[in-house]
Amino acid sequence: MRALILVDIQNDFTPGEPGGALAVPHGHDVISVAIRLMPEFDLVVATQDWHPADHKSFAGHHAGKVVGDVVTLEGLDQILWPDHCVQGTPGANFCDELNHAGIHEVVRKGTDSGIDSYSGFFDNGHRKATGLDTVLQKHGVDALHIMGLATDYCVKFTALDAVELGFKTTLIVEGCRGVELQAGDCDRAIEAMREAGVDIWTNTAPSESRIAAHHKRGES
Ligand code: VGL
Ligand code: ZN
Repeated sequence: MRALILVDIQNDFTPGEPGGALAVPHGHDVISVAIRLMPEFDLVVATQDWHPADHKSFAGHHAGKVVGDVVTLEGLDQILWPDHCVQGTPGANFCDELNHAGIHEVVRKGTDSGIDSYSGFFDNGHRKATGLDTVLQKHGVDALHIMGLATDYCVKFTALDAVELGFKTTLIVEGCRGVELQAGDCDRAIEAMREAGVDIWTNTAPSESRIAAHHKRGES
């Protein structure tokens, strides 16, 4: 059983109103890819960055610090971000154009103010699970196709944890866009995923027939 994981396709990660607080360049481009692929999967799970207003990944909560600075949180390096995806705000909502009815399960992450959670599975310290693994187990899922925002943060860490948990994991490159704080971050993230065992799917237009053929051949 295979699932499509839509990572953080939320207003704050896409440019323009509402949201846009941590806009990923060309973030909107992933929406049409998601809409095209969702009907091809038995299960569609969306992760949602869902921070309390006092989340310690927000630069504004650290005196003298600015966005992009790095601090230590719970013993881990933490990049400071603008306020984003605050629980209950329009910026935290999934993008309007996304087919909300096609999402079967939603898993929220980053809910603990003291620690960030890039991965859809665990916080950055791997201390607490978000419940995504439980949802996938419940549905008997063994293979994941992952796409969304942002390539170099939440998509990357979700895919790395997926492999570690034993899922056959495929990255749909066309369905991802990244922050690129440093030029090359997305390429390096994709390389790290490949090295970890993620199948990097660079086909420009994955179609229904291609996904079906891919699975018939027993590939992940
Ligand atoms: C993300 C930075 C902070 C992401 C979330 O979804 O990639 N990046 N929070
Ligand atoms: Zn966040």
